[in-house]
Amino acid sequence: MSYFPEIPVVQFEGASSDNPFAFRHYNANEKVGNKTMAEHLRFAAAYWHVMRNGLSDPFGAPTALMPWDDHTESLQNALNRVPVFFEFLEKTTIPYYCFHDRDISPEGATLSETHKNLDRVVSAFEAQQKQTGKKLLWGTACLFAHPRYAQGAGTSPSANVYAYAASQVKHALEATHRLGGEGYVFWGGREGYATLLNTNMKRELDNLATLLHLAVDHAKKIGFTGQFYIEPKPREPSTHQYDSDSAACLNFLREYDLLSHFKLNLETNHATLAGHSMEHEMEVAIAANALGSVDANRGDTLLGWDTDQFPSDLYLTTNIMLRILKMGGFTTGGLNFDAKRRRESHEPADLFHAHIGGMDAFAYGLKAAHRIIQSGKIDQFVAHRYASFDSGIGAKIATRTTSLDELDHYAQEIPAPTLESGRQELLENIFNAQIFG
Ligand code: XUL
Ligand code: CO
Repeated sequence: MSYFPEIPVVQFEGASSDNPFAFRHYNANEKVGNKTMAEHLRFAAAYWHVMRNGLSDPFGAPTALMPWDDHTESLQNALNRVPVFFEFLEKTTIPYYCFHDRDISPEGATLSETHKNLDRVVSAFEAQQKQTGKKLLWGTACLFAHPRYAQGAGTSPSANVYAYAASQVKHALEATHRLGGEGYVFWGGREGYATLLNTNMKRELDNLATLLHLAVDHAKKIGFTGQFYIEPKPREPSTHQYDSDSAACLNFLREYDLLSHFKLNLETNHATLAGHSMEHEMEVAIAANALGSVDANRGDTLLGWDTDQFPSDLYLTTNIMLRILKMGGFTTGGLNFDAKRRRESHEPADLFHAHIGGMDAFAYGLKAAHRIIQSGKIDQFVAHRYASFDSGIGAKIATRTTSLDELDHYAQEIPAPTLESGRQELLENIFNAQIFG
């Protein structure tokens, strides 16, 4: 039984191919440097977008055609979706996937029935993983969609709601562990506030940190050794989310003694909503040795919300891969397509066009980033730009072995410094030359 009978298993055909169901740049086993493209890129598909996103927007109903789905919240419907998803993974050749507990299984009449539903669907995933060799990159709990979490989950003003959230985290973590997940994500969709008038911020942050500590303790108890991540986002749905950007997350993790247990899962459109570039967010995380994984998508400069578009911009993919290569590559993380088709691209075939495009754009970005590093020109320029800190008075500054008195004396003895060009335009030309290939 095939759910996508018209779609072949997507193969690499090279840049001159005009087959819309072929890769032009992503060649899984081709080596770039010392690793294959598949090893560098570690692509994952997001269950919530591929299987559950009807493509509605704030002004209109869902449009996505899902002939395999009866649109009920039944356990049977949840089970029916599983083989569809794995056929999708096989045909796109995407090796990993990510899910929220509530994407894959419905709520029951009671909390324990809800957990039973999850267990049942996880068994179906387990069987499909065995059959196909596909793997779980990370799992997470949906602590933002149900009305009970309207005022937060780990930051709810109600201890009972908090306990519900904790129960969900426990079971989502156990499901992730059962499926051999390499990571577990916390995205604080409602972990923020709508108004400070009703909010005790310190109390909410303390409670949120406790939830993360409890998850770390539980992971130890059950033997889950995957990586924990926080995914920053500044707003939407909350007016303000506590995990607003890389710097805010790192500060929170340090303050609550969690930095040794967590890394960041950075999403491009969240970075831009925070008023940063993805490159900036990555550099902040890498400097703290805390870049873990990437939710690969992009926003739209004309729209101020989280459009979750597929990453087709080669400058963006090159910039992302440049940082991934420089940090020595992913370990537990990967490139998860947290991206959805436009509402107008509602046919199942569009799911394939979207992922093929994203995979090719990242393969191209990987090759361009590798060329940029190989040419060494930008790295040499940057090294030279800071070379005055490698010796003499600069080295004393770098090692913090000087004083204001010494610098004062030194500065008065030297000729006045002159301005050296930052050569931004030259560097942009060098970057472009490698993108052109
Ligand atoms: C929401 C978002 C989430 C997280 C997982 O903007 O990115 O889907 O990736 O909860
Ligand atoms: Co995301």
